[in-house]
Amino acid sequence: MNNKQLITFATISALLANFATAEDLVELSIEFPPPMITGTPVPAVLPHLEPPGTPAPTIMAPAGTKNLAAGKSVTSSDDFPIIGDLEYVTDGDKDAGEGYFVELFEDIQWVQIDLEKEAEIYAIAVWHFHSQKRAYKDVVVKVSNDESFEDYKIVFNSDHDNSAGFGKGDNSAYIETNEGKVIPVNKLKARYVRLYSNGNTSNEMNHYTEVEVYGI
Ligand SMILES: [Ca+2]
Repeated sequence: MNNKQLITFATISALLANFATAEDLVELSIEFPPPMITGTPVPAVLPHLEPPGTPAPTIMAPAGTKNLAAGKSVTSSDDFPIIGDLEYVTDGDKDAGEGYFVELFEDIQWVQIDLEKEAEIYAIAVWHFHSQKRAYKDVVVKVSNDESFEDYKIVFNSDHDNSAGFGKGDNSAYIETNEGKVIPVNKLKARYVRLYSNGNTSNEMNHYTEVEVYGI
């Protein structure tokens, strides 16, 4: 081959490699618990709520991508939950109602999941509390390879006025449903995931029913 042929060959090889990578991606299947709304409705008022019924995004990920958070250890800014246990965050139960959620103290609080090793992350799904149509405030989700999160990347931020101090977020707040919130993550590599919230439209407390971290 001459130089021109070599360059063409290299270009075609690169294109084929890209094509093969795209072909290998499959739609990620995330299982939603059954919907269950109970109790007296409370108006959920925030200035930047997304329209109810906004569909979850389609996530394309390599075959073999799975929930790496399942059963992993959870730490928190609130070591002594008011209701429930931090283990609930990764125990695989994501039904609505009593016995499935952990309640953390008021103001801004976080939970953190240790995936035990660095993973390539494609999506994070979170269910705070979905037996009432409410919205959690200042939902910020970060990933890092640093347990103390001195450096990190933000993958979701619905804090529209920087009250949490991580900068103004571009994401809308949202009403909790059985579909939780599916957050696309663009192949970021990280071992730790930390999720913040700052009370909700019904009360000042913070809740988690389940967090899933899909990666490979
Ligand atoms: Ca759970």
